[in-house]
Amino acid sequence: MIKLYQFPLSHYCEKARWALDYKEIEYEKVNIIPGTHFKVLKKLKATNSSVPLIVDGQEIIQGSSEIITYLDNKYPDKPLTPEDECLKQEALDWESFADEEIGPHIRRCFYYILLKYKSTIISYLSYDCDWYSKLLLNLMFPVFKKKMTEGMDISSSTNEESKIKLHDALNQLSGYLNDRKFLVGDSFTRADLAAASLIAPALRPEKFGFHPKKTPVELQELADDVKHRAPWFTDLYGDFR
Ligand SMILES: N[C@@H](CCC(=O)N[C@@H](CS)C(=O)NCC(=O)O)C(=O)O
Repeated sequence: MIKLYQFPLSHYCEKARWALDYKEIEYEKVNIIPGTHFKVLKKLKATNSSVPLIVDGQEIIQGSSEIITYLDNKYPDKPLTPEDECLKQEALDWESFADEEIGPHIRRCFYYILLKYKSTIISYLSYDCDWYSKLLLNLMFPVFKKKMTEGMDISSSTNEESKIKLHDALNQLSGYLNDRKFLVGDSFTRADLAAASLIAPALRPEKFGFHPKKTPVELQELADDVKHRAPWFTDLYGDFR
């Protein structure tokens, strides 16, 4: 059975997870926490330290887009990539747009807030992970916070820059989707899946399956702002997730 190595709260992992669920492919989740992931991925001889990564028999595929392409090739039922070459390119372009213009910026805004709340971030990141994950994150917290801050280049000025980029990207998407149901052609594709996945952990809708007891007010404000700028999200996630 396919194994999906992931951080449960990661938006790029949500892309891979949704693709597997949508295509009704059986898989097993291997939930890891940031910090311990380096060792796990090194053991798998992954090319870099990022998740999602899937292991399917002898094949190891890393990266959310690469995973969707692989799944569509190997398991062609319920395709997420259009067959028509023009539509396929359009879908790949929208997916790259979401990966580059939404993904890093919403993540930076999200962690800019969450890193201020030690017990909340620890409970979020250890959600559905091994029982000792909370303990480890508590012990590692000072190093972990420094690495996350440096790795994502988090500061109040980069947070402001990312907020603007995120607004621009969401406005562009929503402007295009205006009276359309899908980004490409007239069916659900990897383009829609990418755009919705990348904002899902911030919004945490019912089907995202993670409903923390506590949400810092600033984080709720970020969610409300994103939701307001992405009116297409609720129906798309509700209908296809
Ligand atoms: N382009 C990659 C980006 C994946 C990515 O940024 N993953 C983050 C989690 S959201 C990660 O694994 N960070 C830890 C690291 O890179 O060491 C994809 O689409 O899968």
